[in-house]
Amino acid sequence: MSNFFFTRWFMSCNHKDIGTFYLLFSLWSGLMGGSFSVLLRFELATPGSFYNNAQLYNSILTAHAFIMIFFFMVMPGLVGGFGNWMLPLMLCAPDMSYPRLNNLSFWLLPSSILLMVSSAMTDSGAGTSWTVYPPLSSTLGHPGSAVDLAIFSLHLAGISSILGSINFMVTTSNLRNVSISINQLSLFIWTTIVTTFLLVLSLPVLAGAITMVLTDRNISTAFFDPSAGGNVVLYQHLFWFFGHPEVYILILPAFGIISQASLFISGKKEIFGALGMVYAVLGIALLGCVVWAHHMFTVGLDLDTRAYFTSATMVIAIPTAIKVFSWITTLFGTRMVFHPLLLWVLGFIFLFTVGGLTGVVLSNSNLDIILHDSYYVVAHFHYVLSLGAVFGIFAGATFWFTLITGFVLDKTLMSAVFILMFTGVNLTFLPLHFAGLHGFPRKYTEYPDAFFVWNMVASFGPLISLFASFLLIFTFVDSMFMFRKVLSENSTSSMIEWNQTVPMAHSYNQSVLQLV
Ligand code: HAS
Ligand code: CU
Repeated sequence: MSNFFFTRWFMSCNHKDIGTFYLLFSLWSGLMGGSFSVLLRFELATPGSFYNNAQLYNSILTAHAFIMIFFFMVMPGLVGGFGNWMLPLMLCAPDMSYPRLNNLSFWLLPSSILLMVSSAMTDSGAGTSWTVYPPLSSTLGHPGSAVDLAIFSLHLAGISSILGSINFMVTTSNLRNVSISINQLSLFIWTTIVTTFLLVLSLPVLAGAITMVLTDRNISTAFFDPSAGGNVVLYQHLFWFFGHPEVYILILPAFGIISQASLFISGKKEIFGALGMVYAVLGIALLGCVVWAHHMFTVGLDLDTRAYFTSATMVIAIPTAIKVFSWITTLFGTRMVFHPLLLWVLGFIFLFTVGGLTGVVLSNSNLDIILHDSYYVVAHFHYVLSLGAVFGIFAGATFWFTLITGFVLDKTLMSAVFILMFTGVNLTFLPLHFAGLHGFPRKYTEYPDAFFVWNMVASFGPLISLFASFLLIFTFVDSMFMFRKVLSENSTSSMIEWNQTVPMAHSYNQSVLQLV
């Protein structure tokens, strides 16, 4: 019996099983990473030191960032979870091309997170932040083996993502139903596929850079050691050549979900400017690969280089604007009915736009020299990430919950989760813009009293978000016990029948619906 359970689940090569595993893993990591963020706010709630241990604070910060953005929450949720579930369905494919590889991609992740947690518990932990810059990450800053473990963890997670990406690419090209041509692919497929290209392009560069840190640490190479002829700035170039595409890797699948969801909400046959949306995604991905040094304006780049990276970065606002305006235009003029999915979609569009606009401010190299390493940057990336990408995950969960689990969410509870989450995250991150503009720096444990007010307000936010997370889990559990009908008896009371979710999710092209 127990053996059956093991083979049924742990050895499953079915894309839906694996997708479910990814989603559960993402939920678990989200709660873990979220708990770390509450610990961070404990430290910053008061001007003095709370833990009296800056290295401990830095290790928690690093673990929080790695878990949330890198490999354990957003990527498994959006690409691994929804990607695995929806990609074969939307392509009318029987499964992924390499089902066993799919199983391996998932199971590399728990091993990877184990290494990450071990790293946090070894010596005084890895306090390098997610950028792992030398010399902080070299033996000079971290003599113990915590950083080595963190690097191995990233290697494993990177292999997992590359294998998963290859699987998605091959599935889309080879297992796509013959009747679905490239221009009939749904926008979710487009964003997922472009994401996998970005992953395969950028992850090896990260792997190379952290392997060079590893050899610098262990076998006396000196790639990043200036005293022996190395170059620390080289690391930053390598890291951000990965790091900037990575931020689009995190947001593009969320864009795909928002496109599918706004199409569904609007009840239209096609999203406004669907082809333009595809070109926008391609444009964002292409431009995303040539703007990396906007993270390095303060390292002493010459003026021409700064001018180039400033202008190239600003151009990204154009394809992104095309996406934002297309979503709004798709929703424009449709009958708006109160529904949690609509809330998550509108919430996403609003929060992502706020985050995007502060990004445009930061892309000005002269302004960035002042704002770099201040909380303004922290506020920017939390608006696009923990409010943007994460709201995309929530939208996906609301949208596809019934398809994935067969249960139906309570609309009131899910709307309450939205309202609490929206309040919590805005309370946390809005004040941090002002703190940053006043010069409050990142990665410090103590600060002058002048910054107390903004930080105190910001420290209440996570408590609300944490409560919202618990309410979310309650909402999931509630759906399992309440046996709501998928089809409501009074069809006018529900916005659109939930069972339409499945065919509507497949493509923006109505002709494909007959195939499903
Ligand atoms: Fe970013 C730092 C610039 C999008 C994530 N970003 C980060 C970090 C993360 C991150 C994690 O140029 C910190 C990394 C670290 O640990 O140090 N970012 C941008 C720009 C965009 C952008 C221009 N970022 C993202 C997305 C992310 C993300 C998406 C993850 C999901 N970001 C920066 C810069 C830094 C940076 C600097 C370095 C700062 C530093 O000093 O370290 C764009 O892609 C955003 C485009 C979106 C919009 C909104 C929709 C557009 C509309 C059209 C109208 C707007 C116009 C602009 C025409 C622009 C609605 C007008 C401008 C006005 C101000 C009104
Ligand atoms: Cu960037």
